[in-house]
Amino acid sequence: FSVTKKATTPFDGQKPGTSGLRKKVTVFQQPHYLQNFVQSTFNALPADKVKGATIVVSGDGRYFSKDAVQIITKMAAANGVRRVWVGQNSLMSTPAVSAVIRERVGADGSKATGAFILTASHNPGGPTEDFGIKYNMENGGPAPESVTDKIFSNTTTITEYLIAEDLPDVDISVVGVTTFSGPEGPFDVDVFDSTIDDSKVNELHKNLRKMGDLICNCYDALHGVAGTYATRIFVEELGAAESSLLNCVPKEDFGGGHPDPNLTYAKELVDRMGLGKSSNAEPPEFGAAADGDADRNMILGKRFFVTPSDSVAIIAANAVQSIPYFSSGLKGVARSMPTSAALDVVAKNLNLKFFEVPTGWKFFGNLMDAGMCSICGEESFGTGSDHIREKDGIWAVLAWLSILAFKNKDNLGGDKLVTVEDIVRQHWGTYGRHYYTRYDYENVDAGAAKELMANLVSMQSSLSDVNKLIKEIRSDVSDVVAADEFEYKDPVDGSVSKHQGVRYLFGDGSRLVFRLSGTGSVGATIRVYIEQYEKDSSKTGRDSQDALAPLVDVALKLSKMQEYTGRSAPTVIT
Ligand code: VG1
Ligand code: CO
Repeated sequence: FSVTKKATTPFDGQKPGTSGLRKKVTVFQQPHYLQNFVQSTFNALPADKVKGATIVVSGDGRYFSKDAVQIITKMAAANGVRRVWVGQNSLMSTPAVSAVIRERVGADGSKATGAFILTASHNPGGPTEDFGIKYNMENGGPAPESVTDKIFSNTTTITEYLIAEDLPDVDISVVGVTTFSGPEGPFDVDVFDSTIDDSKVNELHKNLRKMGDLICNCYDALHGVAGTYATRIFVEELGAAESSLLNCVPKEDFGGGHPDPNLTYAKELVDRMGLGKSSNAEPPEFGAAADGDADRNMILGKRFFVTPSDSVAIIAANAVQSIPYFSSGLKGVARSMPTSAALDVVAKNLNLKFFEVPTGWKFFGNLMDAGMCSICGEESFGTGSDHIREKDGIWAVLAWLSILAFKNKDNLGGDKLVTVEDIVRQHWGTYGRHYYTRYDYENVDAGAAKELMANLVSMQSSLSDVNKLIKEIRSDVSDVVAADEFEYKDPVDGSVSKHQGVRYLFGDGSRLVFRLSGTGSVGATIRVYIEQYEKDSSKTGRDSQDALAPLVDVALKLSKMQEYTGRSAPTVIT
């Protein structure tokens, strides 16, 4: 092949958000749009991470992925990359990409130094929906802000990109290595099946064989890439019935659905688990769901929802006894700022190092690389460990199954099953409960959203005024004792991230947090996080929307939500 230099001009708005660049497919289909971003990424990396390097290119298989793989492959060849590794049919979950970077060794001894992950995660897919791209580094984790800032700045000045236009398209449905010859030597495209490559997750499920009824007996992949791994691990390895798999065939448009594992969008699973419309069938004991790129998880018991903030706390509290990978102890735990403080209480009780980081997985990687953190999580259905540098939807399910297996070790197949609900209630009994809910206002006017946030920040200058206002709204909530915009100084590299969410902290430990989403593709999404701690074990069994009603009232009136957005209700409540 030969290398062509193409002239181009910058596009506005190619700034990576919480997790890469996400836009409508039609935006990505504009001539040069994807190319500009890819070249800007190559130009942001050190030369030796491009020239002669091995780079992974894959994703959740959403619409436009197949075209994008061919374009990026041709650009990689032209930029002097030595080989690209591609998942068969462009399919590789986000956690699998992280594992592949960290652990896969090519037949010739090669190791990958980075990856283009093609996904918009939990956003819908299809010709009129979303596409996305992000870059992961040599540690297997998302590029840090220093790199994404450089990529963005490159996109604003780009004048040309390199592409091997005459490189033939590679058939990515067929496993195998194809070698081409270019001006600087050979270039390989290695297509492989990533479902058999994640050795750390394989280790985890080795311990779970022969669990009888306590297997994942209902898994909803929402037509995302998790389906391929679920089939391999839950059915072929652990012996779950094929009928336990829902929507486990990946589709380019996720079957027209919203591949977001929550109580609103994972409807089929929610119904099967007895949480939705009533059905006559007895729900199974354990169910779970994933998002499009399989890094998120939702854990359900029979007629019971596990809040993600509780899930990470419960995994941390039980990991050392239940999960062999952690048997020598935890190095530390971490959560994102809006995630509830359930994990904090576990860390305090078990005397573990604890970190609070901004939203987005990129902040956990440094802590893990420095050996300071073993388990971490976010309220947004993300849970993970230091086996890789991304959150991992299948891992979270295996972790829960390990805990269930441990709690039932003397009783497998017996009649006194310790259920998911039992485990959660016991946890609340020991550590107290953090009532928690999140209200999302999706696709509101971006200007109005900014004004709402600015108003919340400006009110922080007088807490006495804030408290006066709050008392007028509800006399039964405690006083705000501190309010700020969250700022994070990375303890490993000292980098500082500002404006990471507006916080109102109450005297009784309750919190209100307001953020603008960084993963949407149009308009703005306002997220309101509402949390209240209850230590009294006789009061931990309430319905969470009831328990939180006073704080919700305060949050919406304090922020003047309806005035600014015109919305009388959120799009999604979790
Ligand atoms: C959301 C979540 C955040 C998560 C991010 C990426 O970001 O709130 O916790 O890390 O999505 O998840 P935001 O900026 O929209 O609130 V995924 O599954 O899209 O990689
Ligand atoms: Co995701």
